[in-house]
Amino acid sequence: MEEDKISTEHQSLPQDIWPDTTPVQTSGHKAGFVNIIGNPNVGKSTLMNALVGERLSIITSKAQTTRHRIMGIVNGEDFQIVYTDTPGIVNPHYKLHEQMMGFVNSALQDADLFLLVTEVGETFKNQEVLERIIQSNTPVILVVNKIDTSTQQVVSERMAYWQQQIPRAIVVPCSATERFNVDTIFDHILRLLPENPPYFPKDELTDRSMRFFVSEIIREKLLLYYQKEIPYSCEVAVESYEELEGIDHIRAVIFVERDSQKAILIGHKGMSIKKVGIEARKDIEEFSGKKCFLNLYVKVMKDWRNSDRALHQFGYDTWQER
Ligand SMILES: Nc1nc2c(ncn2[C@@H]2O[C@H](COP(=O)(O)OP(=O)(O)OP(=O)(O)O)[C@@H](O)[C@H]2O)c(=O)[nH]1
Ligand SMILES: [Mg+2]
Repeated sequence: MEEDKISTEHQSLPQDIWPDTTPVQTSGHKAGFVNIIGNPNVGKSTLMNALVGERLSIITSKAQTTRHRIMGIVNGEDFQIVYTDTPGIVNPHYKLHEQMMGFVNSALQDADLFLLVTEVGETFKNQEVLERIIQSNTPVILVVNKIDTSTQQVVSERMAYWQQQIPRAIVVPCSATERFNVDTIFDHILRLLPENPPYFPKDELTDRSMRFFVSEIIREKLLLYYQKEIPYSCEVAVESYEELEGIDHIRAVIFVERDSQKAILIGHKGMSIKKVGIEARKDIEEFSGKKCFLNLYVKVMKDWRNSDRALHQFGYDTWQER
């Protein structure tokens, strides 16, 4: 995997909306937890990947893409930034949503710094979460994302609105996809990070296993290729992961809630599931840097989104244990 994919392509965007930056302190070792929080689909995962320089979190145009709390660690000689990406804030309809909001809750509690991500044009719907952030003493970087879709006037208005909502916040306009101001956000983080020894070994990139990333890559393809309720009814579990010389053999199961969904997932003569397999394999190979043989199966697990047992099996209640 490449070391540093973050680039700055600022030229096409106006200079006068850049915030001031004070010089980065480098004395002593800095380390801390930078927790990324916000509504669904605002670009939290896109921003984390840009800051980390790796595709750790899956990204799609559909809301509720991220279901877990995922760490991405950036190490320097005298700092360690531990980012966590979280699910977008939703009103729970299933036990799955409650677990997802549990991850958000934990991220509200253990942050050294909040990256509160908003998109230009949205209002923050969850007043309770906003209040908790306002009431805490934790520093806040408020990101107004997707400015490439808007005008400078609207962006300035949104920045002023957020500055009024959270007076202590540093408000930064950003385009995570264009990588506009990603470096500026990084500089602010480094400046605000507390002095601490590293929390993790300096060569660690994430707390998640290759199995987790494989299941996420497969889930990303389900979100991309299937519509309506189908991708939301799916969960992916890697049943076996065998590392052989030059090639990995992976067997993964896609769980759905009903027989009718199973038929849609497989498609006519298995063509739909075949496409998922082909596209997922390409991404897995790119991520691991190794060839892989991917075997996909589809099984029905009735009402898994409301089953404590199933959610435990799929690792939705493990944050506190790690
Ligand atoms: N135009 C534009 N699109 C963006 C930007 N950042 C993210 N997106 C798009 O917004 C969509 C959602 O991005 P994600 O990073 O998955 O958003 P998220 O907040 O993690 O979403 P959930 O995990 O569902 O809560 C994707 O289609 C991204 O490509 C941006 O700066 N500009
Ligand atoms: Mg996400």
